Amino acid sequence: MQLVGMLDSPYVRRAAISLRLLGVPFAHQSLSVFSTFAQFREINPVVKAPTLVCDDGGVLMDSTLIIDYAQALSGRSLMPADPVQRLRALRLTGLALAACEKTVQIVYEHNLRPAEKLHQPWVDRVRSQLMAAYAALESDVAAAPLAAQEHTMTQAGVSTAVAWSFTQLMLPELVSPADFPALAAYAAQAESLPVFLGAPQA
Ligand SMILES: N[C@@H](CCC(=O)N[C@@H](CS)C(=O)NCC(=O)O)C(=O)O
Repeated sequence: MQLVGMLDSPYVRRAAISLRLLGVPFAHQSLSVFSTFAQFREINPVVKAPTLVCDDGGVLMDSTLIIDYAQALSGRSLMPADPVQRLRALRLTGLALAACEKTVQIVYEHNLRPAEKLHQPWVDRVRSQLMAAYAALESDVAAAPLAAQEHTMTQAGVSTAVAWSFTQLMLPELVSPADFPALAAYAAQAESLPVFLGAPQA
């Protein structure tokens, strides 16, 4: 199997880290949806990262669906089975994915749109959504720690740490570690694990 996309995408990175945690072997092809658009389109005409080229040649996109397939292949899950813990993991994963999406929207707004076409009310709205996602994550992680070992980490941990590191990479001036100490500490712990070091975002 081949995972296609750059590790500076939080979606590609959470898929790569999840596949490794699940023990699913894959090759990584580091193609950009921007600078290598034409080459990416030959693999997936929709040009979305991550894309998984499966062993039967089938092409799968969307990180959550790729992780779902990897879990079926491995017979393991990164989601807790217990309903109470499952609900928390799903809620935190949803918040982390929203934080990724809002960060990407701000980056695209600034990097892809000509400056004179930037729509400030939209940027302000997205910013407030981003801050709300991190505020909710911070209060949850501060109240009850998330597992930070490779053998106990859930999808909530993977996605929370990946989202935090991505926002720190792209928008360091917007989301300060001083305002989100529990998240910053958790991400630092996760980023020191071999599975995270093996999928560096930059
Ligand atoms: N919900 C998707 C989001 C994937 C996504 O938006 N990836 C970005 C790269 S960070 C992308 O493909 N951008 C190119 C585009 O949307 O045209 C997932 O979880 O995989």
